[in-house]
Amino acid sequence: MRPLQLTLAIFKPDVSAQPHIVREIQKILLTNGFYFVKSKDLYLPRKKAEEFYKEHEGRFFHNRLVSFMSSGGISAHILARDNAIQEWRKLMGPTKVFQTVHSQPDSIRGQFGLTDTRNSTHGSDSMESARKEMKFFFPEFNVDHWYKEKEPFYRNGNVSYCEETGIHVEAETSASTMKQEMS
Ligand code: 3AN
Repeated sequence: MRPLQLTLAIFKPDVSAQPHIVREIQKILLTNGFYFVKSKDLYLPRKKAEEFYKEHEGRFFHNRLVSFMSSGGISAHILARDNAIQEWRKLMGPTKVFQTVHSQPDSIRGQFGLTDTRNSTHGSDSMESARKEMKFFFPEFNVDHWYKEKEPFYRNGNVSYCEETGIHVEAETSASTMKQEMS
């Protein structure tokens, strides 16, 4: 089995304001075999949103996009799966919601997207941007260390999802935590 791939997902302010949609999207990801490696809730100040979307500077939607991304809370997630980048983008569906609601109504953007800008979720589009975006949101996360020390646990299914924290933990870790708690 080849190594799992990591990608960066964002639940944008439109989704984050609706906890039942957050739960729905988490369920879709879990059903489709994704692991939640890291998750955080945060607020992205305008300056940081501009930095994140620097590549779109000058596009007609840029101002709208950075205003939207800093308009409310978001959550960022490092996801792991075989072919995670492509599979997460497939689940999200195409960028333009007004078309996607017709062409791919069952996708996340097809179901939950509000407009072409307020389109629910983000997913890295390449391994290079995944690395850059993971560093942007999780500077403390060391990708190389994760591959060396943790990836086999996930690939072999030796992790379990913790409802409380919304991330997967190594099965052994949760067993030893339970033992500690019980003693
Ligand atoms: P994706 O998020 O599907 O990779 P990008 O990287 O081309 O799409 O665009 C980044 C974000 O910019 C989109 N998620 C969306 O919020 C916004 N955006 C892109 N194209 C448009 C557009 N034509 N009109 C309004 N907003 C757009």
